[in-house]
Amino acid sequence: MQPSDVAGLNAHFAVPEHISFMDGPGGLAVADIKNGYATARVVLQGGQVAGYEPKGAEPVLFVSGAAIYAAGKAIRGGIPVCWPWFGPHPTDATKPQHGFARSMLWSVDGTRVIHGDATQLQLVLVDSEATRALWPYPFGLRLIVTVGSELLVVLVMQNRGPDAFTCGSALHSYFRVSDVANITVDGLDGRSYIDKLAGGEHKLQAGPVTISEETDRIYLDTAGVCVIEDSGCQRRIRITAGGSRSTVVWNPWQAGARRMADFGDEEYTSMVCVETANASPDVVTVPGGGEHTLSTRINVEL
Ligand code: TA6
Repeated sequence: MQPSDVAGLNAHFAVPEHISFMDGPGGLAVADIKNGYATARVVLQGGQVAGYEPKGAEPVLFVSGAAIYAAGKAIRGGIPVCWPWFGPHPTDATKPQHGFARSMLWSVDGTRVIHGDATQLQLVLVDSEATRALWPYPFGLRLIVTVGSELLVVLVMQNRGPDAFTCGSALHSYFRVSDVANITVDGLDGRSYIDKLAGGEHKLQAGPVTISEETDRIYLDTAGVCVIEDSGCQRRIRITAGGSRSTVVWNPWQAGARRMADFGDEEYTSMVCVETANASPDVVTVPGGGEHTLSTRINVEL
């Protein structure tokens, strides 16, 4: 039985020196993780990692100071879970952008200490009348968040029905950087990408990705490791993808920032999204009774 209140969650799932639950901004239940390696926060709504700070390091994930914390709304930042489609719904513009998983309430399915001192939280989301109204398939999602010297986020998507389904997905990670104009994203050299700001034109990446304008690209057939080189913070953020064939790089720049009510006009300078995904032609077909696992492993190298 999933306790719906924070007191019940703590009674069932709190682990001293590792994880407890509290009411966060907007009354949203938050898992508060603190261990010998790092601190982190996971909002149960959306199964959204909303913070990760290795001991002695600056916050790794960006969360907007203008983020709106309200039922049914994904927080602007952290790692929103985009599923079962990425971007606009392929055929019905009335359906929510990036699917429904990021705005629904997930249930806590377990907490434990692993690898000596890392903290693991497992959340689940299963189909309901509300999801079936948007997407007619029985499913089970499991999000496994492991907080230690690295952050590992694993999304297991199960097809609980007899018929195959095809889904798009992304762990839509927002990373905090010193100045987006002074970073590079390595690991995408030679890859083709869909430039969403050029009518979906396919282009080829030459060398590291640099950002000096609004950028919204879906890199295809990506190899799995990207590195954000941030000389301003004197650190590298290594992003290792699993079960993913696409990498999305996004920065709204000035005009895009102004279009978002939950994003500060100047905040585009201190963030970049490098998203572990299966999007556009890389969507995944999961057979009836089958499953697919998407994961992103985040390491900070000083
Ligand atoms: O991942 C990049 C993107 O698809 C952009 O096109 C932009 O829309 C961004 O996601 C944020 O989407 P959201 O629905 O969270 O505002």
